[in-house]
Amino acid sequence: MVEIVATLYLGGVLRYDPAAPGDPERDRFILSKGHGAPGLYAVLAEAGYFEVADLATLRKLGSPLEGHPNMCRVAGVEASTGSLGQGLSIGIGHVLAGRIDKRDYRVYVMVGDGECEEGQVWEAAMFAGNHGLDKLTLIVDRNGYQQTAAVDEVQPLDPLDEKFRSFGFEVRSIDGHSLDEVADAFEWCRGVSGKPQAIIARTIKGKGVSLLEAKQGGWHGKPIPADEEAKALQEVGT
Ligand SMILES: Cc1ncc(C[n+]2csc(CCOP(=O)(O)OP(=O)(O)O)c2C)c(N)n1
Ligand SMILES: [Mg+2]
Repeated sequence: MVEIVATLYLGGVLRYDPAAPGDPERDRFILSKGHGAPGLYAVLAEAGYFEVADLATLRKLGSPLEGHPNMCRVAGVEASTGSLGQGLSIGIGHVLAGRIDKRDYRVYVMVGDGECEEGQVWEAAMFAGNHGLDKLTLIVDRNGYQQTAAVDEVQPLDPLDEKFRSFGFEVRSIDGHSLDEVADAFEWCRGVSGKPQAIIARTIKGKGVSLLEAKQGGWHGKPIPADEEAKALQEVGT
C-alpha cells in the first residue's frame, strides 16, 4: 500500500493542509483495511500531521498511534477503521455530504482483497454505482493474501474487474508498486464523470524485503525477527 498512499499524499493527488485537518474542502482518504495503520501513519508523518519521531510510539500504551487508526486521536485520520468492510460506506457518506454541501472534494478509499469478502463492500459498491458517485475512487490492494491463507483458497474474487464494472464502476488494473502507474491511475480517475472508479492494484506483501516476499501469507501481524531487521532495512534502502 505504501506507493499508493505515498502518491496520494506526497505526489500531489490529495488536497489537504495538515494545519487545517478539518477543512471542509479537503480531499479524504479512508484506509478501510485499518490494520495497515503503520503505512498510513508513516505517510501522515511525512505529510506533516505529526512528528516522524512519534512513529516509534506505534502501539505503545498511551500513544495515539494505535494498532488501528483512531480518528479521535490522530489528526489526518478520516475514519476509525479496523473492523473490515466499513470504509467504502463511510467514504460514500462523505461523497453524499459533499453533494449536499455543493463542495467538490474527492474521496479515496482503500480496501484489502480479503476484505472484499465482506458483504458490506458490495452493498456500498452497488449504491456508489447506482448513484453515479464520480467523486469516489476505490483502491483494492490486490495482494492475493488475507490473514490466514491466500484469497483464492478462502473466497476467490476473480474476475474482480468485471464484478466492479457490473456494479457501475469504471475499472483500471495496475501494478501497485509502479509509481508511474499509480500516478497515471489517479490522473485517470479525475477525468471519469458519472461513475465511481475502482483501481485494482496488484501488489506483493512485504515488497522489497526478501524475507517477507519469500513466504507470502505468513507474516500477518508479525514483526520481523530482531536478527533480520538490519538486512530488511538495508533492502528497503533506509
Ligand atoms: C470484520 C473483521 N473480520 C475479521 C478481521 C480480522 N482481520 C484483520 S486483517 C484480516 C485479513 C485482511 O485481508 P486483506 O483484506 O486481504 O488485507 P491485506 O492483505 O491487505 O492485509 C482479517 C481477517 C477484522 N479486522 N475485521
Ligand atoms: Mg490481501
